[in-house]
Amino acid sequence: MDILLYSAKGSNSSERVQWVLNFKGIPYQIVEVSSQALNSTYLTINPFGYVPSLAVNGVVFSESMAIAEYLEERFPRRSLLGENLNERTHIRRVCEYVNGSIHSPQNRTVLQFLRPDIDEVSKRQLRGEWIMHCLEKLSTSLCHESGYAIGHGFSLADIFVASIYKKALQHGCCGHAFYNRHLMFIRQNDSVMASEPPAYSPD
Ligand SMILES: N[C@@H](CCC(=O)N[C@@H](CS)C(=O)NCC(=O)O)C(=O)O
Repeated sequence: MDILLYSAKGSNSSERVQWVLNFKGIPYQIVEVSSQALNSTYLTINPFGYVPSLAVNGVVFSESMAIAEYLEERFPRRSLLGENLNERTHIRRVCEYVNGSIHSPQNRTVLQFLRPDIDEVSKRQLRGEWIMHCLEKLSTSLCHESGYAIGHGFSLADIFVASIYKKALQHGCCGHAFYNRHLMFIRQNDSVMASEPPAYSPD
């Protein structure tokens, strides 16, 4: 099977998919999309100009949650969607909140459209503040049964939450006790630690 992950440096949504691929032990190759290509040649792969996209034997999928669900169904080994319907629904709830409510409004394209007036430094600050503001609200409904976000095992909810929290830290936000604890907890699991994509370092 030929799997290509279209990603870009520092892409939070791509990190989610890469983590899923690694955790499930699925072989793939990364295609690094430059910021120029995002707005030009890459539009034939993804008309929104967003990463990630995943090509499986030439069939292209986009949207990280849809891709994660696809990988879950196609490679059910090492499930990331909990143990029962209630857990699955809560995991999807957390992922939707992170993807739709936290990530989307602070997306680079969205901010450029809505706030063309502010400079890059202010944008970074705004993005970080927005993420932490939302994560604060989300924290009350996480880690009730264990150190994992939902239930007693590692899931997509942990991947989405940990990735967006790390993004806020990259934007210069101060650490948050609850999310530091969550990150430390999931990293105690060797398979989680081994599958976590490498930290982003700007060139
Ligand atoms: N909801 C989409 C979001 C994708 C997205 O926003 N990707 C960002 C990188 S994390 C991107 O490609 N941004 C390029 C831009 O805004 O120009 C998903 O989950 O895949």
